[in-house]
Amino acid sequence: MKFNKIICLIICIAMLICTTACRKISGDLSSVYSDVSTITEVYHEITVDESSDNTTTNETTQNSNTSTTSSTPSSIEGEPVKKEDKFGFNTLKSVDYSCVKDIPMGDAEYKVEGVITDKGSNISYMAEILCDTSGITVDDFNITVPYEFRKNNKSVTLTARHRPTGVSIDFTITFDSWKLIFEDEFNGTKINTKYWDFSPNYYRDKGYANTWKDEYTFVDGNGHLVSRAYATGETNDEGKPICYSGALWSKDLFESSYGYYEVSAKLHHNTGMWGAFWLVTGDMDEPDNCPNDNSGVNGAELDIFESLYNYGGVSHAVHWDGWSGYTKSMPHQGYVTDINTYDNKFHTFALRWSPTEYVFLVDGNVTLRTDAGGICNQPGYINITTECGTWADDFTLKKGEYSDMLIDYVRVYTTDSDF
Ligand SMILES: [Ca+2]
Ligand SMILES: [Ca+2]
Repeated sequence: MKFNKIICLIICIAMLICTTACRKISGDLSSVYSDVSTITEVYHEITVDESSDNTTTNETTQNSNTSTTSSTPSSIEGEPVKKEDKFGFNTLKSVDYSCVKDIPMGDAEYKVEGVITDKGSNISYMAEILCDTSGITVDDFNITVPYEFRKNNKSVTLTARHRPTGVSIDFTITFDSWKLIFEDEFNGTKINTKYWDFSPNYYRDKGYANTWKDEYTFVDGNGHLVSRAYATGETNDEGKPICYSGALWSKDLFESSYGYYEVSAKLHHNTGMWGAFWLVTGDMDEPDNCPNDNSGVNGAELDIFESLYNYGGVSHAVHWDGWSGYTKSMPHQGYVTDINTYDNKFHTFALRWSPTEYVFLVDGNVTLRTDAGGICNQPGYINITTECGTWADDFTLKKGEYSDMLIDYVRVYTTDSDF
């Protein structure tokens, strides 16, 4: 009896101690952590500690804490994830991304270049990009935001997550807000003289005896501008075919700088000539004043496209330091595409001219990006021309024959973020 009483007393004391201890654990944690997920992480961490080499010590510490004091283990104060693993970081600091393309009325594409840890390392190769926003496509590090989404939203927030640890960070992509500042659909029957003027009737010898003449640029009454090459069937004293072609510019009527320049065109289907949509900016057309400083920042020729039927593609090019009658060197960078744009259909050709680069696009695909010469910071005017020359191979038109390039529209957009 005596023995049973003693046992009973011990059990009662043990239950009392246990109840007090449990109340203290519960009270301590709820005062420090108000949300359930954090408490879960704390318990998870205690489990991790117990499985370490100092199992006995940890258990003793826990019992000591719970039964004698209200202080918590130092590891459960501060960041939710405290146990540094072999990667040596606890949080992600930032996500670096760049804009691959940004078409004002089309899709925009971005590429994540780096997921940066709090230690400054780029761990993108072990990270994944997540987005649960409907309409946004994430393919590895490539993010596509369709126009339909951009039309109604200014930004989208995504998550970068380090796969091995699950550590993650949110980042936000803010979209450029585009404004249409110039548009000509070439409706009606006349060229809009508010926007355009005929280029001077230059004689342009690029291997053939070509002269620009007003009458070879006109509006066709079906919503197109026509830029024509015409063969007289004659040759000059040097045996070069004499031909005429059209040229239009917006000089002093519409001039602009950074933005997005787009044309829709059906190209010439003949060798010996090229149609072109191009810009002349800054001092590029001032031979006497244009400094030969090996810089395109003060002026450039930006050839958004020159059609080369003989090559099967179009040429994009940047020239700088003025023409100056071709008497001095004119540095340039160019590229000829390998996209078939000679299927007798309209194709779009565009230039995204930002403060940091020129991005050329054909049918919405990026074909060249460059900062050759330095990015021009001066406004310029648009040119729509046809030229005849040996660059485009043999001139094959016979007397009275002609070849037309059709332009469906020209549109120019700007975004405030450029200025
Ligand atoms: Ca220059
Ligand atoms: Ca049109």
